[in-house]
Amino acid sequence: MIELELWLLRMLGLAVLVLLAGYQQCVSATTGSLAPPEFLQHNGSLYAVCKMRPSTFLPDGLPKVYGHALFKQDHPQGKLKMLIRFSGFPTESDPVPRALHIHQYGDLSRGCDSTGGHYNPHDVHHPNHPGDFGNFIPEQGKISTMIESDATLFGPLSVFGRAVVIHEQVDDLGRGGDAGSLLHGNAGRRLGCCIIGTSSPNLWNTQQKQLARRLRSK
Ligand SMILES: [Cu+2]
Ligand SMILES: [Zn+2]
Repeated sequence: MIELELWLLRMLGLAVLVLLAGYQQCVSATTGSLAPPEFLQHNGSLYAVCKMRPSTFLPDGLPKVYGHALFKQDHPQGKLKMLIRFSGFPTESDPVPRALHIHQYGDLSRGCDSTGGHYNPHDVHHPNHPGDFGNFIPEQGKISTMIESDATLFGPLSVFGRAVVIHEQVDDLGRGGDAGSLLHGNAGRRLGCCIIGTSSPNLWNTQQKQLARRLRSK
């Protein structure tokens, strides 16, 4: 009799474990499998930072770009917001628009040249890559703006660990009429780059306030 009770108890315990495992799988199917643990720590948002530095071996006479790109995304299906603050461009009267992209590899072993081509998870032409941010015109040597992007921090297509690259020239946005145009927009040399890494909300929160203040005072 006691043996039967013990057996029943054991079976009950097993059933509870199976149920719990099923529940956990359910939860991770909706959020966990798409998100690193920070998702729960930061109210369901993910944050990222990329600290821009001039490419090593950058030829003399080319601008040395410093600054950062910050990222925030509120949920896996939400738009990625990106706060850009770069400096070091020449303060010319007719500034050159500069192309900005996400490149495939977070490999800076040969400066920005080892970051590969454009991050292209869907095998499509430029400028339809998720990290094709277009052109930015510096004002007084600086780019300071907030944009939205189709890139994501969540799931298998996450851009964590990939590179942001700022270019010497304008992106022709696929209208150049040659093979390079559909590959990379003929944006020229890579002035600076950085690797997208995980971040706390702190930088985003302070920088967003500063940007709002700058825009108000314009
Ligand atoms: Cu690029
Ligand atoms: Zn592209």
